[in-house]
Amino acid sequence: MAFDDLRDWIGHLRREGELVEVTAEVDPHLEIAEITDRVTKAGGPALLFTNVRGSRMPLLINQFGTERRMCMAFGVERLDDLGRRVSDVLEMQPPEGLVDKVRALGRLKSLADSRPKSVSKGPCQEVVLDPPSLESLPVMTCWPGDGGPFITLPAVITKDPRSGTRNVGMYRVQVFDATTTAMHWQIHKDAAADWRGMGERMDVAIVLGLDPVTAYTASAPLPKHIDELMLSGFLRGAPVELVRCKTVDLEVPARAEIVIEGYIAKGELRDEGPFGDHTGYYTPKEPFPVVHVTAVTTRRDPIYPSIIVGVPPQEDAWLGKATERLFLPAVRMTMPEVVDYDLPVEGAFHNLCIVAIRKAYPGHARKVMHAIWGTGLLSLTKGVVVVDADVDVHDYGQVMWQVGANVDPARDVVLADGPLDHLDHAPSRQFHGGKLGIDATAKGPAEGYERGWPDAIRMTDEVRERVTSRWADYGIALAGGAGGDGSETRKMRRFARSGRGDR
Ligand SMILES: Cc1cc2nc3c(=O)[nH]c(=O)nc-3n(C[C@H](O)[C@H](O)[C@H](O)COP(=O)(O)O)c2cc1C
Ligand SMILES: [Mn+2]
Repeated sequence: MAFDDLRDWIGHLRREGELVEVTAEVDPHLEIAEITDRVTKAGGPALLFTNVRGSRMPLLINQFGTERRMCMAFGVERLDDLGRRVSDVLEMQPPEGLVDKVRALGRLKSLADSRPKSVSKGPCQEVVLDPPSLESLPVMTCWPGDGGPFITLPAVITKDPRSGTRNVGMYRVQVFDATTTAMHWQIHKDAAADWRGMGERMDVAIVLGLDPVTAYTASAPLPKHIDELMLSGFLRGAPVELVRCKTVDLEVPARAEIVIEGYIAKGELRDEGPFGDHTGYYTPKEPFPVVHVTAVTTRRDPIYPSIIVGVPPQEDAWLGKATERLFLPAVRMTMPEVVDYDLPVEGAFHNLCIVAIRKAYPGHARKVMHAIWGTGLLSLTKGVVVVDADVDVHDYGQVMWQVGANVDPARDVVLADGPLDHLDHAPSRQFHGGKLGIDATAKGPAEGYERGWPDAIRMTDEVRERVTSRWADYGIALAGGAGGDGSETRKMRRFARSGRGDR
């Protein structure tokens, strides 16, 4: 059921009532960003702007802007189903009976079918711009303090100069002029490592307008040696088809809308930014590699995809949540005590991780904090809150309750230090600073707590069942039935958060 390409996906969005086509003329300089910010924050539809000033290409934005669309992109009911698909493969045991063997074969086949497939021709090269130029693209300037227009939803393809393995990353691209851009791969990212090891010249392909799963996988934090296109093939259930580039030694998805080919010359850097970033702040100017464009190829009548980031929540919240759900089984491979985790959108994903564990021994919460600080891009996490297994990590009210009630700051707070996200402006020196761990689990005698940890209050099952079954007898009407839908509790929290409480 995978979508073949961006057009297939747009057609689906349209049929599902998830797309609005805007025919009024709009300015890619700030105006589209302001419209999109309002629509995303209101949970509104994907937008296809067909009349962007200065360009003939339609611009698609907010395709991932709601949980429903993110699920539709993957063809799942809930984002948790993504994790299930991964854990099916990760947790494969040697099959025993015939049924098991057949099932295992199915899974192996799905893995074998994940590898991208080379084809000789692709629509992404229907048009070759002569001379190569970025001028026809409706590249947005998102925020008033931005250093210029930025391509914000690319899949950047590079190769490891030593192993030859492909990498696909979503790294924004500032357009300097018709044939020159920056390449904003941050210091901890895979392509930045490829770049540090490059020879005199490094080939780059900036691919725009992909089926939604492949577009997502460019943002997936896979271990460096794993090709993101393989993950896409696995999730799509069909391989990504690739064609050779015209001027660089790379392959690109054949059904992409736009491909920008180019190279980076050794040692050439130029100030990139400022850029209104997903932290909600501007990241300042900083030197990044320069890309010299050698070819621009497109489909006939190409569609340009875009996204804005800014003060959270924004569209990228759902890309992040997809990653959180997809990678839970991988996290549990090395930390089996983890029941669930949550990376709050307002924490820009790297600022806070709430994790629930099945605690089994003294110091266990601290073990998990250090494990998170030692795992892939999660290692950039600034704050880790550890709670017990029965706490719902996605319910921030519950988490706050546990942190307030269970933490003795003199005993349960860990201050460490380590690498921090490239974009984190809080540390006095970029890239390195403090880490905060909060152990909000229950403590026992083995951890020196001798007072007898109290039980949390809970009604007996017997009374709960009796009240549920007799609810109609009481004549109390609650939205959501006997259990209520918790709307008043939610309202109270929202009220408190909006800062309008009594002061
Ligand atoms: C909308 C969006 C924009 C992003 N922009 C950048 C960026 O400019 N630079 C960067 O290093 N990472 C950026 N990221 C995060 C990376 O795509 C992500 O860390 C991914 O894992 C990088 O690929 P890699 O693991 O192969 O390096 C962005 C993510 C999203 C969703
Ligand atoms: Mn990678």
